[in-house]
Amino acid sequence: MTYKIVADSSSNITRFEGADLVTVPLKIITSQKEYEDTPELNVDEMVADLREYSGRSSTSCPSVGDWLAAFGEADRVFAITITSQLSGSFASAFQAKQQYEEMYPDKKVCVVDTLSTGATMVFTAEKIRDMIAAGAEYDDICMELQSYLKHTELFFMLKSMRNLANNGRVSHAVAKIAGVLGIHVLGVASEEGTIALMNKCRTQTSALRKIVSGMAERGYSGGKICITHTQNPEGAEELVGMIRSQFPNAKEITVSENRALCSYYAELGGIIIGFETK
Ligand code: X90
Repeated sequence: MTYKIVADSSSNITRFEGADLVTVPLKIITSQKEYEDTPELNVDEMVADLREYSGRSSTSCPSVGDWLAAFGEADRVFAITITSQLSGSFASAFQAKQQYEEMYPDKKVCVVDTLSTGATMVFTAEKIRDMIAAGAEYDDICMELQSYLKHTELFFMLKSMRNLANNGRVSHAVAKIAGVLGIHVLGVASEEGTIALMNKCRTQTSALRKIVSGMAERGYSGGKICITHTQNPEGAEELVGMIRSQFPNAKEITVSENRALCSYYAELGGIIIGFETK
């Protein structure tokens, strides 16, 4: 029996150990260029281009064909997507599942709508990997993921929500707050899979402190933490420091860069943090 994990590129995964995992790219589109969010894309260059560019830009999700191609010929596939409330990625993956299972009646695809993005998708992939390694049944893994996801949270700190607003992912009224110079907006992936605002702060340090107190409120007690950022390693390190002093039992903290899709929406300086809760 062959297993394959396929995640869309909003997962920010570039390397993955212990299971066969591939990512399918979303795209960032301007009137001048199309950026395919592959591991090879130079994200810093894209961010620099976008700073120079004042025209319209948008994004698009992987097509049904992209998902199908990534499934390959695996017997048991897990397809992990960004929230269905903000992207068509889940709908494409689900159609791909239907076609794949029609084509290969003895193969199966489990499509997981994470109602989130980034770190939550990493945790989902790791959970699948660990359950496969422990010898769990495929159907049990699919079911278990639904309860596992209830024990994860995703927070983010953004300095601008321009691209989110221009593409209809948050209201212009909400984006206006973040548009004020020097304001850091704190948000959370809501239970419904949409963007909800938690707070606004004058400085990055106060925003990061709010993240840490928010983690305590939501029941963080030593689980995994995954931080991704767009050209803000200092902010990410400051956050790690605060977490380590507030939660000395925090075990696994990873820090890495946002790939293109998350960089486009989180914008320069944006930080996304996912964590497991009790
Ligand atoms: O299909 C597409 O074109 C992609 C649209 C994606 C829109 C939202 C991406 C947000 C990425 C921002 C902070 C985290 C948001 C939490 C989601 C519930 C990063």
